[in-house]
Amino acid sequence: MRIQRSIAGLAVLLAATLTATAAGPVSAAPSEAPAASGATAAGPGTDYAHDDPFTSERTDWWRQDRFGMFIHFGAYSNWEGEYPRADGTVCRDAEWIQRSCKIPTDAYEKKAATFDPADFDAKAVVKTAKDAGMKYIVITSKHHEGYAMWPTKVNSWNLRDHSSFDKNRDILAELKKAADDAGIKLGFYYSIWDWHDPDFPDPATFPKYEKRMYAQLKELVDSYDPALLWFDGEWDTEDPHNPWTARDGERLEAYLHDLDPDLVVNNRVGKRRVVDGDYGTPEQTIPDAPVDGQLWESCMTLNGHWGYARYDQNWKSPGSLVRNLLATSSRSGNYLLNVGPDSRGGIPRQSVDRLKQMGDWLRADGQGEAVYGARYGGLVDEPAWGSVSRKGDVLYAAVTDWPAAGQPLHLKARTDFKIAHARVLGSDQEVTVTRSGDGYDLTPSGGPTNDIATVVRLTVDTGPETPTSTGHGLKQEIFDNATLSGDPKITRVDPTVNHAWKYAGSPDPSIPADTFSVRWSGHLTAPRTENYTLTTVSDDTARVWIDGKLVVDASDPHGPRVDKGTVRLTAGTRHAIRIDYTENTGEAHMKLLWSSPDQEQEIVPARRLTAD
Ligand code: FHN
Repeated sequence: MRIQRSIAGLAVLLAATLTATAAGPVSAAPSEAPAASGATAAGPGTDYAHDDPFTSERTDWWRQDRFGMFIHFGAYSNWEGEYPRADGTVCRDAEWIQRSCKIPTDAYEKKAATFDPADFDAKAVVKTAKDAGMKYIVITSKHHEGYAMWPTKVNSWNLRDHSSFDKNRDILAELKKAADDAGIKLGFYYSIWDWHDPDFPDPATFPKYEKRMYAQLKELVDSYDPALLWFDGEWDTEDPHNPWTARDGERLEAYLHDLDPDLVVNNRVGKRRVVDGDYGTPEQTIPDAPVDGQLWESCMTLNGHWGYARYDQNWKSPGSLVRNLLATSSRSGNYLLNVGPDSRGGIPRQSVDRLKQMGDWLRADGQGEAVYGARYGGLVDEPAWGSVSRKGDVLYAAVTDWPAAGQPLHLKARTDFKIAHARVLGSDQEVTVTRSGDGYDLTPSGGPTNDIATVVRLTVDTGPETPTSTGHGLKQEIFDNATLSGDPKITRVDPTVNHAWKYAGSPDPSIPADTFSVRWSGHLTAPRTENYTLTTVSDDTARVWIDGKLVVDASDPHGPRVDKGTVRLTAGTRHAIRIDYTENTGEAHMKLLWSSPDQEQEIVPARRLTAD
């Protein structure tokens, strides 16, 4: 629930109300796209990094839930994937049908006027999600076609004003209530790219579109209190031209967090980069390892289309879907799996059945423990016979290729740890654990419990952790030049190296947004003796030394980029750390994260850093 509305947000609301009253319903948008984050306009001293998405309370529900339902539903659904051309041929596509089939605007609008999703049943949709074991839902509020699926006041191109649907219904409100009643988080997909708004393509008129977009997003946040906004349509493209820039994304993201500081936002709010939003959005693919520098969520279709396409019967099997889910959670990712309701608003039976079988697997024998709140296995390499996720002192080895009788499952260890106990979820068979070469052999005494994935639960002991030290951060020296030269203008303690100054911001109001540099120094203590990966997310340059040894060298000027290096840290030792950072012009970013086989990726916390 939103905590507060900033002064900037209230100012926008007032401007929008006055505009709507005076000029009628055409555009209740603010006179200017609101200033960025905070009650005052963005500028020197602004830092957009409010927390660490890897550990913050704000993103905790998202990192625990792991599995969500994507819903692609819009005026395009009314075509059900097929456009009968005048010459008798049929052009096929789903949510892109208008553009793919070059449907004239008047014909498209005429068809939308017949759209009547009377069978849309929010409770049934939420039940389908729950039966699948899904914990959050993201529904398209507006796709590239520009058609709003809620009664927006910004224009009349929407389900309330331009359809044959019951004008007393609001499907987003119905879904919000059903989701709330079921304990499911609700988020909205919103396409920046808009094929319908005449002001979109021309950079000269784009600000008019942008104001309407801001007003619609404010409607969504104010009316439905979404937990998440899933932006799309941010890429450079033509037909129509898309003028969206990273700077536009900077301002929009700040505005949204002014509206609701708790919102979770994906990286397509900007330009789909590691520095945009809270998480990355690989599509129709699953990264083969945890993603450096950013949370991530893989979105995927159940067949070959996002929107409903009556002809597409290329459905994925329940087994492959469960294995995809296990692969994502074992690499600290989320899985957003899509359904496309038909023209009446019903979810295809083939989708419902597959999702139910996924939920049946998750509920059986507590197998969902390998997914919900689980993360990268870390302690071991991912095996060829399945995936390994971790939650606390438990590893969940999900076996998709069960060994022949008497043959072992081998796990290659990445660090020192012990396996205290092993058991097969859903079976009382013995599992013998033996040290073997570079790791452990697990030898089951029986067969698999199912034909999708059998989970072996391993209780592990990673040994003592040095007590959480009482650090408060590193010494920070800020220079009003880009060469770390002369005396620092400002010297202070910086709790963490977690900064997104972007285009408009800088480390202090007295420091201009360009041409500055920062040096951090002090000591770092590690919880365990391991090989740690230090990861920087930086723009323009960054270098990191540990005990005088250069570990990360990102000294070549660059745009937002991830760099990393590995260093052996000894538990209890105060390791000297120094970071040199420079900003010339443009965007400015500097984050320092760490990870190890035992430590999941996070911004290096203040308690592990001292300024002396
Ligand atoms: O063009 C869209 C597409 O229709 C669909 O919405 C996917 C889902 O993430 N996103 C875009 C393609 O990347």
